[in-house]
Amino acid sequence: MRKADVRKAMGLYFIMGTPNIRNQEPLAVLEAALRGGITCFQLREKGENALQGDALLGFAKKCQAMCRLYRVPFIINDDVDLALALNADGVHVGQDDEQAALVRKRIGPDKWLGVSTHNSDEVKLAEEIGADYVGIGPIYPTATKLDASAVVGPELIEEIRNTFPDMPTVGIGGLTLANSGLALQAGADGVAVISAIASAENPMDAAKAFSKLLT
Ligand code: TZP
Ligand code: ICP
Ligand code: MG
Repeated sequence: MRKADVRKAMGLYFIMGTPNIRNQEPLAVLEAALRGGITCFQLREKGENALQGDALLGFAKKCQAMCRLYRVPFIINDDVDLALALNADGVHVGQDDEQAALVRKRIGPDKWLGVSTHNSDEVKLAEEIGADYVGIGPIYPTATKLDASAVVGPELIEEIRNTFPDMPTVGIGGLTLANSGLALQAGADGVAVISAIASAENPMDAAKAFSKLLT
């Protein structure tokens, strides 16, 4: 069942783009994360030195192939054209990206649609346009997204869990091994992380440690 599949995929949701990686091979980091037990992957190629055009297409294809090997859903951030070109499993959009309703029309009913949310009103809207899950955050301060909006804390997860019990949710923003338990206790189906895995000395061990929190 789709909702159950989405919920399960939210468990340990790794997000990465090549600008998030230093001193390592981005694909090697993704493979380590997959070996460590991530349950979903989002390619978010943003910021300084982000790949574009054919370089992006080539990298995205390699990420997709790697995710297939591990049977982990492959989601594209923002770039609907890229998601359609690759036949990705889904698209994740923010509030300021192409309107989510329009994205749903473009990708059709079968692909997963994720929406970033910062309050209950945005979740209600996401539900109405047929989002499969919502990202809730930033839960804690983060240096990874420079234009991140105000910190919402785990309290917002609890509020949304109570108001929209059927909506799959994932907390995001400043989540670490030390504080992710609070997001899960608040009722999130899982945690979405960039730096806690992408910048870890050992991404596989980091992913393994997060996986343990979820069991
Ligand atoms: N959206 C809200 S916070 C964030 C995004 C993409 C960045 C999360 O990165 P990190 O390193 O896990 O805090
Ligand atoms: N949530 C998720 C899951 N991904 C994002 N890129 C985001 C919020 C901003
Ligand atoms: Mg966006």
